[in-house]
Amino acid sequence: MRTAVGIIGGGPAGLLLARLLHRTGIDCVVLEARTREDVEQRQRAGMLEQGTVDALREAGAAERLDAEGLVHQGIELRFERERHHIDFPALTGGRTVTIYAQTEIVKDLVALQLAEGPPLLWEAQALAVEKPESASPVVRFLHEGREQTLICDWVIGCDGFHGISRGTFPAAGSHTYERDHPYSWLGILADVAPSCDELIYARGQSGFALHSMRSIHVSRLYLQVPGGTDADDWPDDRIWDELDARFAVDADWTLHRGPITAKSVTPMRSYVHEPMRHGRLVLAGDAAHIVPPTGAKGLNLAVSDVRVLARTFAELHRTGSERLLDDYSRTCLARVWQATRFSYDMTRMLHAQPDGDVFENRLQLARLRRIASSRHAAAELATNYTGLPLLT
Ligand code: RFL
Ligand code: PHB
Repeated sequence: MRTAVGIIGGGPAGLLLARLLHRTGIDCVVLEARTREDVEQRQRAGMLEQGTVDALREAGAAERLDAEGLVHQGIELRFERERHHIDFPALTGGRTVTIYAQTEIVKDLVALQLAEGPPLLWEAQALAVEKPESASPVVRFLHEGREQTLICDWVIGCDGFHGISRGTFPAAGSHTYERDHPYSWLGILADVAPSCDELIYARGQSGFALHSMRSIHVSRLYLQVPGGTDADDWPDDRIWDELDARFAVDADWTLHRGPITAKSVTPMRSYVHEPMRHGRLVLAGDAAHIVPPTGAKGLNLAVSDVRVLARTFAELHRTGSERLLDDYSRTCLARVWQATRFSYDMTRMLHAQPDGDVFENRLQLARLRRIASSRHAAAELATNYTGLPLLT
């Protein structure tokens, strides 16, 4: 098989890139290791920056997002039994965010791709990228029980954090920067209307909790738990009791309980691989970088990488110039490091330190008080949360 752009991975990054390239008239093929059901059901992100919504509109993939997405004007910070509203439009000159689940974005992109192309192969597991330095790199992959090859002009690794693309980069010249946090998030989905109109980020006495949502009928909640926690050690009542304790405020407020339909544990990690291009192999999204979810940046970064890449290939296609491609890594990494910083700072500000460091606790409260009392500090949070511009 031959194509101009071989895309490894049919997550949000790979699917959106395929859609944008297809609309520019650039030939591509997507190889996805899992089944359609797996990819469409994986519970993950929910908060979209304005730039992400714009990119999905540009791709002609926002019909359901525009009808069903919940536009949010801010978030609430909770600490020491107090509530503080961060008003995004007032602090950022009118910007908002949208709640729309990653599962739904993936379903929308898959449906469009199956209807209009380009080719999308399920259960096609890339095994290796060969000759990335040459003019015709090759992806070897397993599909329908046999090994096959995809000969490409360019290969894009959109295969997430556990994919194979990043490992193809030569060690000499590659650098990774990482930080693990000693706690994880236990995430649940519950069939109950959200108990809030906007997301609540709570620093409780015994740890962090987040109240998010998937729709007006489904709540998504997270609890800080120790690293290595097994979700089976958390029966439903224990989860609700702990959420109740961490969201507790002096004002009149009730957390509504309902049947829990999914539970999972996510480790908290920051990771950046530099550079994001080696010859004709280019990385996008989680394949190159991950952030702890406290800043809600992972999916948004994947989308901004893909926007840059689609623009880059459009110029290459139109003019033959590789100028933008030469800048790809630098352009994306500038934004990636800003999101890495923001996610790290939010994580450190809101999570209980397992070693009970009282100095750190005082600093956390001082940071939160500063945001609650200074328009300038609140604007800095709001500007980062709603999404920094692409620094081109
Ligand atoms: P994905 O989604 O991991 O997709 C990669 C795809 O590649 C496939 N693959 C392969 N295919 C072929 N051959 C191989 N060898 C392959 N190896 C892997 C995989 O099957 C998969 O389909 O990466 P992508 O596209 O870069 O998208 C990134 C996002 O999924 C991720 O950053 C976000 O989910 C992070 N995230 C959040 N981001 C936000 O912007 N806002 C949020 O509110 C938010 N909340 C979250 C999150 C992530 C979470 N978890 C579970 C990590 C909340 C959580 C709990
Ligand atoms: C989510 O809805 O899954 C979500 C929202 C905000 C975050 C992380 C996750 O910071």
